[in-house]
Amino acid sequence: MTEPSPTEEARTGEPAAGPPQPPPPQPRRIGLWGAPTCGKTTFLAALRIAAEEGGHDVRLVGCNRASTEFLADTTRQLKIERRFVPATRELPPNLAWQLHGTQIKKVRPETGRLRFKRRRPVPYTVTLDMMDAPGGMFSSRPEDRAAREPSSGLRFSSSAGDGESGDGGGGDAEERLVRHLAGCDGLLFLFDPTREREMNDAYAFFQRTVLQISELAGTSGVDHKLPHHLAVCITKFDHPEVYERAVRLGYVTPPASIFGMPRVDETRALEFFEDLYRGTHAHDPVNSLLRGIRSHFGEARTRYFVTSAIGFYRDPVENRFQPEDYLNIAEQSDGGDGLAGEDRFRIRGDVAPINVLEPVMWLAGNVGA
Ligand SMILES: Nc1nc2c(ncn2[C@@H]2O[C@H](COP(=O)(O)OP(=O)(O)OP(=O)(O)O)[C@@H](O)[C@H]2O)c(=O)[nH]1
Ligand SMILES: [Mg+2]
Repeated sequence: MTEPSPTEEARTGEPAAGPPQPPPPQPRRIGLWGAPTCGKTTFLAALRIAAEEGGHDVRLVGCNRASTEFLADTTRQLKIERRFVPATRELPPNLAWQLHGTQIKKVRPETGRLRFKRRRPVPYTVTLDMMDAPGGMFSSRPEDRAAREPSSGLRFSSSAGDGESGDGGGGDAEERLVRHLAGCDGLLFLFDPTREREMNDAYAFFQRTVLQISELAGTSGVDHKLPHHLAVCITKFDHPEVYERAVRLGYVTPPASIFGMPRVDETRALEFFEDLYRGTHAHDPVNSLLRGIRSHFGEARTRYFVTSAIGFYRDPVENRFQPEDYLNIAEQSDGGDGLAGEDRFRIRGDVAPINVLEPVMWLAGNVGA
């Protein structure tokens, strides 16, 4: 449809259209990547809680039925039922979400004599197009990559506009996943130090996928690296193994943040990541994972975050973090039956995500973070 011309305005009495509006922002595609059980789905599930309760004043909402249901279901599980989400078994349709916020910006007033820039609140919307794959799909071992497209279940069309919904994408699940990651603006790579101590396999889950992405993505144009921004997220900071090491090595900043939750400052997150890796890889003193990251991703486009999806336990009376009672996970008694997977642990208190929204906001273009 064309804009009405001045003559049309005179004829119809409708006001003339204002100056041409900028096109709606393109969805920011964000890829999620990491070994099984490293915390990918829980991270996604905690995003909405972080948006509503983390002091950011942003709204995270779904753009279609399936994406809304994901937010509603996972919030119920994590926040109300205090259960962990089940392991991801197959590649679901893309999640299309919108992040609405208001940012203080310097803008020039449209009218008035003094047209110098003033600081004003300006609303913004970032559309996120994400995919929550089962960790096994990133494995370099063919037998682990058993996941396929969903054979049944929800059908929907992705308003993120890439046609990559679970039912109509065509091709197999792995191709769909790799195409998505290669086309992303930003990637979240999740590194779980607790898994690494047991399995030593983060590099194995990194190395094949980075080659697959490279096959399709080309280079950044400003250097010879991949074009993506990369947020390396060290997960499960609330776990005693991770938290106590951070305290012991002096990485934890005084708890000045919301509810007095401890944090590792972003400026020291890379150093902490190196420490954690060194602690579990006596056989790999060169840190193959860090070398791999540096070899493929530009340094200025890579950041490290120390994150926890569930956060630390808060004393209900004080409503604050208490260093002598911080564990937010309780092991369930199995009654002799042997609980497995996500039912083995319950979340003890409120979910208070740490550094979950921040990497997403950074990848989405540094708006309002
Ligand atoms: N302590 C702690 N444990 C967590 C956290 N997030 C996840 N977990 C634990 O890790 C398990 C796996 O988390 P998921 O989010 O399902 O991991 P995933 O990467 O999606 O796993 P796949 O779907 O199998 O690839 C959960 O059942 C929890 O036991 C966290 O923030 N802190
Ligand atoms: Mg999962």
